[in-house]
Amino acid sequence: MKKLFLGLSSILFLFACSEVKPPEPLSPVPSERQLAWHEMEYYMFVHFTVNTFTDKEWGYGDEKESVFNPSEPDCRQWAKVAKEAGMKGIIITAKHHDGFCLWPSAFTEHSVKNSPWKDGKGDVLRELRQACDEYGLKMGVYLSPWDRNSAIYGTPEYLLYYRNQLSELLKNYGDIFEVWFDGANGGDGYYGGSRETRKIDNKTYYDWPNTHKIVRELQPGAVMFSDAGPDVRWVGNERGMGSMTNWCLLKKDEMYPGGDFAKILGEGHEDGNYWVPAEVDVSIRRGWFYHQNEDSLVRSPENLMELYYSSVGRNSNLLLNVPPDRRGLLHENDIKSLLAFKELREKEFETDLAYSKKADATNTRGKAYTASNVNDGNTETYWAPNDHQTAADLILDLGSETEVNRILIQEYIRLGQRIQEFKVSAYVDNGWIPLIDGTTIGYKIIRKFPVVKTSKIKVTFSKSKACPVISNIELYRAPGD
Ligand code: FUL
Repeated sequence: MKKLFLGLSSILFLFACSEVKPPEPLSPVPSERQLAWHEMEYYMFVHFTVNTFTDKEWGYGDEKESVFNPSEPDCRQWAKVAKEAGMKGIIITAKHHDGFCLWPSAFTEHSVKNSPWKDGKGDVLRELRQACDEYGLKMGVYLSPWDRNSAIYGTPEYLLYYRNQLSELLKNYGDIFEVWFDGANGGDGYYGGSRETRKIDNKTYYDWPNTHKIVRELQPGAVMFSDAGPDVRWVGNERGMGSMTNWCLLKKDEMYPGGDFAKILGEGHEDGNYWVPAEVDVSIRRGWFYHQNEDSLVRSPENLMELYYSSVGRNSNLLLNVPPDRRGLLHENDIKSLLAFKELREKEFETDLAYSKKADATNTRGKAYTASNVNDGNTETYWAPNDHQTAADLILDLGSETEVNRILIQEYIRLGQRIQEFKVSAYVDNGWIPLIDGTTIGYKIIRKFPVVKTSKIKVTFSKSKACPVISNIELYRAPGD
């Protein structure tokens, strides 16, 4: 009996040894809240305040509360459109630089409570919360640090005011997925009647670490956006352009909101010590707020598609601004474009030609990490070679000659961002022809190339910080050449 037991246990021991361990995470890695954020990919920005009624982009801070009077505001319409457009959430300007609050803040008179809208009983944040819940969307808030209305802006007391407002928002409106900290400070403003210029030192004035603590405490699931994170970074432009080389990594301790870092923010830092991925914020119109004279200047569905490639296709999330008009509704032209863009996207990515096709790799670390994990429709499984193998090829055999012109690749970012260089080629006339060269991948990249008729696609991971860990590859034949 004893012998049998010893025999069994040694078999079990041998079995355990033969099980290959997953690759070690390559630090820094994303937090759970960041992972959830990556999967949001595409969501709506809503710029709405007194500016909508004064036709401005930056209110001075002296706007009368009475100007805020939307004739038929309907947050349900915003949410319905966002949902139908394939967006996963809405971030609203709860307070823009002019200081007017879209919710009845207890800390200022400059809010909806002194506007004629609903006789001062309205609360845009509450209505948006209900609408987001009804349509299964997440909600985020933009609370401008610069406040051109506040008499105390620029003094230490203002920080208390700002934090009180932030706490109000984070306590009373359910789960918030993202808190947006803007970096702008243009100097002059109303400031309670002083009408003067107040510049602050962006590096020290706001004491950000203590504000961040409030968010972590009240909304542990929320990511915080700013030029320098801490969780999500600005991409460095408002044109919708993600960077082709885009590290989710940043040396954020060297940076602060409102600093002069635009050039760095696109690419991030290859050797960054924090996970701080990029978000592309861009408007469907020229301005962030609604202006009637821009009704004919709404981005076309084709233009939005290009934005999608230069944002989601470049390892960034797309925060697309769609400003409500003076009725408090999204304009018909914007809706038309958004929904047509959704249709274009569906056609562009209609059938994944790689799904469940034969996949092989020049190196695989073991059965659990097989090449076919990249096209099994499950982004939780991944292919990985042995630890020392920082270059390897992965070949997708399409079975027969197939037209292809798009590729989507994802790293399994729970284990860090690794790829530094890759190439894609197609098997044509008994040889491999190059299709694209690339640098970083990260959460996701989507790349275009001219239509090629081929039976095999090869992805060469030529340079990687550690062994590649690839969770997903998709191939498409999008309409057109
Ligand atoms: C900028 C602001 O100054 C703009 O008004 C807008 O809100 C944009 C998203 O961020 O910094």
